[in-house]
Amino acid sequence: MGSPPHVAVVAFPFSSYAPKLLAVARALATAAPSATFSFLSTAASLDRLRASAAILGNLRFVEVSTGFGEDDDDDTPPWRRMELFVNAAEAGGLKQSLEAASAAAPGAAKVSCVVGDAFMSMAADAGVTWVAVWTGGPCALLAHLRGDALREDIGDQGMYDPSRRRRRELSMDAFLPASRGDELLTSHRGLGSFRVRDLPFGGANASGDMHSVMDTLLKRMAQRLPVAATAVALNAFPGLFPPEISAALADALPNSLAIGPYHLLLGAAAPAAGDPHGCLAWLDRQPQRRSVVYVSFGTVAAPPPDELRELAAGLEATGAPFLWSLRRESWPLLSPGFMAAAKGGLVVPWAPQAAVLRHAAVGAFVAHSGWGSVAEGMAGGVPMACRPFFGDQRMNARAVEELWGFGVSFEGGRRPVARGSVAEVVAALLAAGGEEGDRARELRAKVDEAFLPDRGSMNNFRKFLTRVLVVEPA
Ligand code: U2F
Repeated sequence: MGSPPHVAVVAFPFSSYAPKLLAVARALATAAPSATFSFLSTAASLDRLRASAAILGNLRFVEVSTGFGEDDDDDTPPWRRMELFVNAAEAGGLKQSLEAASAAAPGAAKVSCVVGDAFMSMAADAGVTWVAVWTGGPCALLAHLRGDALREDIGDQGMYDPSRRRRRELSMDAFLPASRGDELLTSHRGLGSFRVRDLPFGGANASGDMHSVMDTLLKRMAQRLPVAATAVALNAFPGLFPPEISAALADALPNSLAIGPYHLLLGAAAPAAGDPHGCLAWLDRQPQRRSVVYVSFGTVAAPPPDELRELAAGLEATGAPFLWSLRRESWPLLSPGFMAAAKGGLVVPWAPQAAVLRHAAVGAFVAHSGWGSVAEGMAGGVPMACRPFFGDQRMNARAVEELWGFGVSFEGGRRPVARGSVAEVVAALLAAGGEEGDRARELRAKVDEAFLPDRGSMNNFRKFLTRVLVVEPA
């Protein structure tokens, strides 16, 4: 018998990517107690993870370099940190980290497999089995895999217009399509429900900002995944997508396995991440089921100040209690009266979101439609109002509205984020017998079924585990 596998789990240490990968890593480590798992991320990322998750005996944290040079420090902008980190990993840094992880493992066991965030696609050249984990929307992944054909059809300039960029780098306006925005992508298999304007491409621009860093990463990933990854995990459950989308995904990526939602891999009853602001206790005190509006725009997106104020006014107008996870830097933009929760709301800098969305008191979710949030909304059976900003978020929002009908999307001219439309949308989502709520609860039932023994996600997880634990003969 050979020695037990040593699996290196390689994180992309930005925004919420590492916690999502850690959920997968913990499930793998629980299912394979005799294997060793080394979770590789930067010191700052590991510190954040330590604060929120209990670590298992066979899962160790291994620190890797940020790739910073002498001139880089806390003021280095996010896009540059990302670029430095990835460039260092591409230039041999990942291989070195894997060697260091092998040397430090019990019995100096050589890494037998890399389970890596799909953004860390340089793992394709690391000389060991590569299994990838995609945390974004699966339809956006399909679009990235078909990127060349889509770009040839539509043209980068049709999707990105730097002259319209304003306010913040990540403003939705950066992506305003030119003339073909509303056209459906019917000639691209599996993408026919989406419009040109929904595509997740940032396009390149001259200033070397976040969009072009992400663009490079995504293009590299799209080239490497189909040829080099022995499995690709998707944060979805089998049967979530209509057959034509599932077939197109299977065609583009035969090794993909829907094993999600990832946050349920350790069981819906697994203890929630910390709740320092008492959100769950506050929800427990709400007298009515499905009465609370939960609001969160994830870890990166920041709505412009006028939208925040409109949203706040719209929430107040509904009269419904609300729980709003809002980063502290945005608090001064809201009025003191609102912040004092005069109208029965609670604003916190962080909430244990997945658990909040499974709480019986929550009846509507206003979000940026990051895929983690969409998956958690589905798992909680909570109808959504989506305000997409960048990347995959427009495709995700479109899927919520058009494919599954468990929510609606705010969109510039058609349905702007204005107090009236916010109040109207939220009231419809909270209404007993509302269509979106019914669809959301149907989805939750499907999610729960996928996690029964011998069903969808559980079966695929077992296959995924088998690929992860393969040890090639030396
Ligand atoms: C990027 O997404 P974000 O990190 O902005 O958003 P999500 O994919 O929705 O993930 C946010 C996670 O952070 C958690 C929440 C999600 O798991 O439960 N969270 C929380 O626990 N408490 C809070 O108060 C706030 C958030 C990107 F912007 C998206 O477009 C991509 O789809 C995504 C892919 O990973 O990454």
